[in-house]
Amino acid sequence: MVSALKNLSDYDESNVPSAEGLSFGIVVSEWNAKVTHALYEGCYDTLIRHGAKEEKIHLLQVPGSFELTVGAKMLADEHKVDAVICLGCVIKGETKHNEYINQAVATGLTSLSMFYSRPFVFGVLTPDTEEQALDRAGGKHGNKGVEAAVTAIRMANLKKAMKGGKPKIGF
Ligand code: DLZ
Repeated sequence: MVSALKNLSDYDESNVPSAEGLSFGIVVSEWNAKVTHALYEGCYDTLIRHGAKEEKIHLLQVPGSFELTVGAKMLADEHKVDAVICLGCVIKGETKHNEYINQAVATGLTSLSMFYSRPFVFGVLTPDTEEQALDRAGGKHGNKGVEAAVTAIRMANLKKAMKGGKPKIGF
């Protein structure tokens, strides 16, 4: 398995376009807060490191991952951000609740992306255990919050480039 071999959050910073001038929304689920707060740290730091300004990053906390979709819409409506990043962690339990929540969020964020023609990034961990989650929230498999931020920056730049009529291959 690839993730057993490498930290997937390692990336070439020089290949990421600038986040300067862009605005972002970050929606964070409070369920499994130890994990989601670590995802948030990784996400926020990455946006700042690539040039985003503190005042252009809007944070919203929601009770659970199921609420990420509506939280994302609220941010998009209120702040007209260039990209929204949704961070959550749904741990598999004895019942199928995880499947319903994950499916609803994935479908909801896809719908929002289509409706707004803007990126709504799926930064939701779907592990079997808390240990697997922590491995991906600053542990041995990196931090998926970092990856979600990079995706948001890339997609927001893609949209900007298309508006300017200058799409290009590569980053
Ligand atoms: C109810 C619930 C359960 C059992 N597990 C999780 C979880 O692992 N991660 C998560 O983000 N949220 C969980 N929730 C809460 C739901 O996402 C949602 O907040 C409630 O069902 C209320 O709509």
